[in-house]
Amino acid sequence: MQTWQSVPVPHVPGPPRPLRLYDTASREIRPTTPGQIATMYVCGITPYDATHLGHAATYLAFDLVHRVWLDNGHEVHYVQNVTDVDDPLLERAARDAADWVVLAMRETALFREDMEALRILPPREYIGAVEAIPEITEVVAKLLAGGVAYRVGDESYPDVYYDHAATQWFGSESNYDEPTMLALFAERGGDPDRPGKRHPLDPLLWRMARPGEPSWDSELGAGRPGWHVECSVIALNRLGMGFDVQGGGSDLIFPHHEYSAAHAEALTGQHPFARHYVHAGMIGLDGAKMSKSRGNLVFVSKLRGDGGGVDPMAVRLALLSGHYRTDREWTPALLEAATSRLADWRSALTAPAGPPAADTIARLRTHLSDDLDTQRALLAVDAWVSEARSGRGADPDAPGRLRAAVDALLGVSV
Ligand code: 5CA
Ligand code: ZN
Repeated sequence: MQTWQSVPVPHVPGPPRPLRLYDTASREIRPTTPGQIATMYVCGITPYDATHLGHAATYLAFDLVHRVWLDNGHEVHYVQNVTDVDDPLLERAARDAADWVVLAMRETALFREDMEALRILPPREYIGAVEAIPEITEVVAKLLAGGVAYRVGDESYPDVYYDHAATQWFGSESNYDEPTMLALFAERGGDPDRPGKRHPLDPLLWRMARPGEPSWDSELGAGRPGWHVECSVIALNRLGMGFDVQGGGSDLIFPHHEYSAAHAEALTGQHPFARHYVHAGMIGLDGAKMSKSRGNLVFVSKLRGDGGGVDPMAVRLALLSGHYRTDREWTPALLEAATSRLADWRSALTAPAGPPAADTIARLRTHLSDDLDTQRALLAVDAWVSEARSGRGADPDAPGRLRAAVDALLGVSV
């Protein structure tokens, strides 16, 4: 798929700091240890209602990972998918009497625009589930041949399921016990009660075509892929086993990322799928998680356009003012505070002189490399800005230097 436009990332003088991130699997903050090419897969949208502030916050967190790696001199091979065929998308299209393909294309186009406006660096490869179907059927066929996948159902719809107990590593990503897994599986798209499965926790790999549903011919029979195997295959075929970061919101810890890892591990016999599993907290509105199914959404495009007239850089700063791993509420006050912070930064960072910037740049790097501590990073810039605005400092190079660092590391252009 076509990705979106990138923006230049200025070079920041001074020593970079290697990135440490919290890993859901090991439950600790550990250094990331990329080679020359750092590799990251972040789960993309299901394009039926893009882009709310929860999505934006999650992609923003991984944009910082991208930027800190670039600062450390790595190239970044970043892959993202689009879940452009799945039950929720088909259900929304049916509800609105819309064509699911048109709906998916429209919302994906809107998502690209929002990502550009927020200055989120694009993935190197942006892959739709539909375009990956031949890769997916090949893997499902191999899992079937290996005995770790099996057919269920009556003869008309012999869907393919994955045996969750196929490897000894199942559970090592989420660390959840079985009752928790069963509850989340039922809540998030699984079908624990489907008769004929070997175990309630076994997930769907390939759904045989029902009348009126989109389907693709394949060696498995006409049908469409299950959700987890899509991301598993798209990541594995581009990044290989043991890539640096698998990312998404915390609602993907289970079942999605557990099964994505499990499928690839069963296929290759290798562990781990990803070396870090990194999860962003949930953005809420009025006390509940912002979600398409609940409909309590604030859209990035609504804020930007339609007379909203909000500067996307203020949206960016508002989302960065909380820690990426913390579940947090979106409020108008957050945006107001960010708008005034942006104005202060703008005036100080475009002034003819200011206090020396090297220490502030070092603090910015220190905080971001420490599990993306954006709260402290913003406070470090605030401190410089308030000194500059009180008239202290006569270094003519300082505002430009710090402006470049704020652009490169935080993605905020003033
Ligand atoms: N297409 C799948 C992933 S393969 C999916 O979860 N799509 S989504 O459109 O529902 O969400 C896209 C990304 O935004 C996911 O990483 C999800 O975890 C994250 N996300 C969804 N809602 C929120 C929220 N309220 N706060 C933060 N992140 C969210
Ligand atoms: Zn995914």
